[in-house]
Amino acid sequence: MNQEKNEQGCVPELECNVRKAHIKAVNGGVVFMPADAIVNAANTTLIGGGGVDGAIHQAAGPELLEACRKLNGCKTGEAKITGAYKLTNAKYIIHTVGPVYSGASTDPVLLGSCYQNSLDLALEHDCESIAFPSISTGVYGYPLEEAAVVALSSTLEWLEHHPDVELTISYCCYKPAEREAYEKAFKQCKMI
Ligand code: AR6
Repeated sequence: MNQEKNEQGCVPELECNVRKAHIKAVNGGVVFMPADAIVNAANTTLIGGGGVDGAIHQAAGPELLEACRKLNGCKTGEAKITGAYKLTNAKYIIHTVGPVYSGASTDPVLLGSCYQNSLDLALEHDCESIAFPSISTGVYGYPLEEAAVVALSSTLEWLEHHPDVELTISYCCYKPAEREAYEKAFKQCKMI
């Protein structure tokens, strides 16, 4: 990873406070990230798949699949919530379905809805922290840098409508390229 180091020789933290929320990009996968809610990049069936979805189901165990089967799927851009079962780092798993990237003008709208609907569910369930993966940027092919800007700008828009919410929002960078994309997006959104 080619990251600029500061005078102390450390890679600077990507974090900022927005209203009463704390927003940060963290290195590491979302599955074992300590947070009240972790977000799963699922598909419309909600019965598991590859990528982070497969890793979350593997870690949370068969009870998660049982719970997901009862949810009758999830539309693209929407989100549903379950318990975290065998995962002890989180209380809830929020399952959201990102768009398969097509270049259409609906892509950022649907991706932004994933973040905002997940934040709504976290709020409804009194979560103090939520951790997101970079939704749609793996199997679904959404370009990383564009997706990071959508993630941050949709979160900032949500916070404008929820100015009193005290929430720590983490964007998990599973791959070095994700961290680089968030660094650019933090700058583009004037967060650092
Ligand atoms: N642990 C943590 N993060 C991961 C892992 C992992 N094992 N694998 C990938 N990521 P993706 P999508 C990160 O492909 O593009 C599934 O089959 C990855 O680096 O999991 O939304 C679903 O069932 C990226 O940041 O999801 C759907 O069919 C993020 O997870 C489809 O893939 C999302 O990558 C959804 O595709």
